[in-house]
Amino acid sequence: MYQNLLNSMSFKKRLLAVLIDPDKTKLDSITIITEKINQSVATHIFVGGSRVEEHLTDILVSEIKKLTKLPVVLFPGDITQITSKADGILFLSLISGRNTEYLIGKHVESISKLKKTNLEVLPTGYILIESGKKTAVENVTGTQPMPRENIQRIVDTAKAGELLGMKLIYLEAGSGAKEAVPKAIIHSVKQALQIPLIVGGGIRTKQQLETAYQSGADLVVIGTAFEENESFFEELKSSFQ
Ligand code: 1GP
Repeated sequence: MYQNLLNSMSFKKRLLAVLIDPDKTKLDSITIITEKINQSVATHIFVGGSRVEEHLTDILVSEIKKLTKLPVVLFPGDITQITSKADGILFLSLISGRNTEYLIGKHVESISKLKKTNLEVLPTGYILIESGKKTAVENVTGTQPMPRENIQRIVDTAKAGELLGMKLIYLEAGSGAKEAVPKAIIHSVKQALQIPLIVGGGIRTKQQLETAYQSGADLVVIGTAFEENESFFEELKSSFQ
């Protein structure tokens, strides 16, 4: 999967992940949801959330895998969301924060579970950016988002992640964010990186999506807009032609 991401980046192919939060998704609706995703321009399915009941991710991913050929990637808020049924996992280190649990602690705890799977592990530097209101990531991790004004500090954080060996950088405004990650931040971070850049949080319109790609996002993640309007990705088709 990582090689495909690198290839897409070099060919400037736009990648789009729909985020399914097991906590907000009813199991009996997953067939319809996955069919909609299959018919859309989405290239990946991400599964995860800040607070998810144990075993729910496993059941949900199992169902999704029966219904799609798209890569299913875990985007876990916690160790309980690790399941061998997916294709890969964003092994997220919250490098914008200084809570050791989310920098390295939970990662150590996850190894006994992770080594029993064949998941492709994608080490990801996860950077939370201030977005106008307190987000679930902030609440759960007890960390502050990075101020939007200090672009150089955000760029340096992303670059430090890359130099530590992370294979992806994820600029996150937070699910349902009031303000998506500004284009100046995406642009500056992209300029500094050799590795693929993921952008997500608060993207609700075709224009915002277009701006994210034009600024340098290789892969955009959308959850809330799809939850609110399952035809949203259909409406995006023209951005991908
Ligand atoms: C959240 O980046 C993702 O972690 C997606 O956010 O739900 O606002 O699209 P939205």
